[in-house]
Amino acid sequence: MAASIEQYLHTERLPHIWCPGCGGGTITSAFLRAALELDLKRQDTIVVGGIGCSSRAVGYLDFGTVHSLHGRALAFATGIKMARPDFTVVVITGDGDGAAIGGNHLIHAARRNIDLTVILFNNQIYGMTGGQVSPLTSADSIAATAPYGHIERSFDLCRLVEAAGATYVARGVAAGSVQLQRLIRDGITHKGFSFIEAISQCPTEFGKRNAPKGQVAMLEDQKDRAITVAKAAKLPPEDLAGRIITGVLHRDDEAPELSTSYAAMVDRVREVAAEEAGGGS
Ligand SMILES: Cc1ncc(C[n+]2csc(CCOP(=O)(O)OP(=O)(O)O)c2C)c(N)n1
Repeated sequence: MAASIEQYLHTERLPHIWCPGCGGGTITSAFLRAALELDLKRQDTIVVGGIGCSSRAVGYLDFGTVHSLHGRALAFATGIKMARPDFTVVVITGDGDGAAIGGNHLIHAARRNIDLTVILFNNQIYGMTGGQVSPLTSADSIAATAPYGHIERSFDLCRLVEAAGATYVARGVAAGSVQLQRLIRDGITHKGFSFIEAISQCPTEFGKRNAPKGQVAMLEDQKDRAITVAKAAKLPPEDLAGRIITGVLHRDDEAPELSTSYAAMVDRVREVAAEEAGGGS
């Protein structure tokens, strides 16, 4: 039988909880197709989720999985990676989970350049809890907590994690799942902190209050607004307003990675201890 992503799924747990038209399934399948390409093994791949619709993906995955606490997926993942640097550790999080309650963990994991791959499903809203604003809700959007329009600006999370120290930063859209698969695959093989912002659609909680409404229109909007880094580089900044720049935005393969530096430090400590034990008082 040909290899299929079903090998990584708890199919007995389906159907999933996601609403019709949610981008969560598309992004999860892009990750699973990347896992298949890389031939990731269930026994040494750990996927950690936080809390929210997106983080719920881990419940359907047949890897080592942890459905952790709201905003704390990176803390769990950091512990796992430090204990088992040989494992592939992937974090699935949402824009509320990863950038609001978990925002401090995100910048520090990026700063440490620990070898984790974060896939952040950005649907611009707290989907699971009824449509409250997140730090990625765009200004003027209507939300359950912003009935007159959101008055705050949103983060550009990719720029934030790059500034914090992430060494692989990429963005894709649910409407471009082949590109997303490639970005996730390369993020997993990159040795260091990899961050992939996956723009998703939530027709239920975001789309019911904002245009464009419905999953088809929302996906078409993603396609219309998406532009690759290479094409964007040829345009003046004023032509990029409202566009979603996709592809690899930043990459550094030279920066030291935390679990490797830690192993080197342990070796140094052992050497010093051996010298002291051998040298007498
Ligand atoms: C400590 C804590 N605070 C609040 C909640 C309630 N809560 C559950 S999911 C969620 C928001 C998730 O938003 P996001 O990460 O954008 O995920 P989505 O559901 O949109 O995928 C909140 C506030 C919680 N579970 N735990």
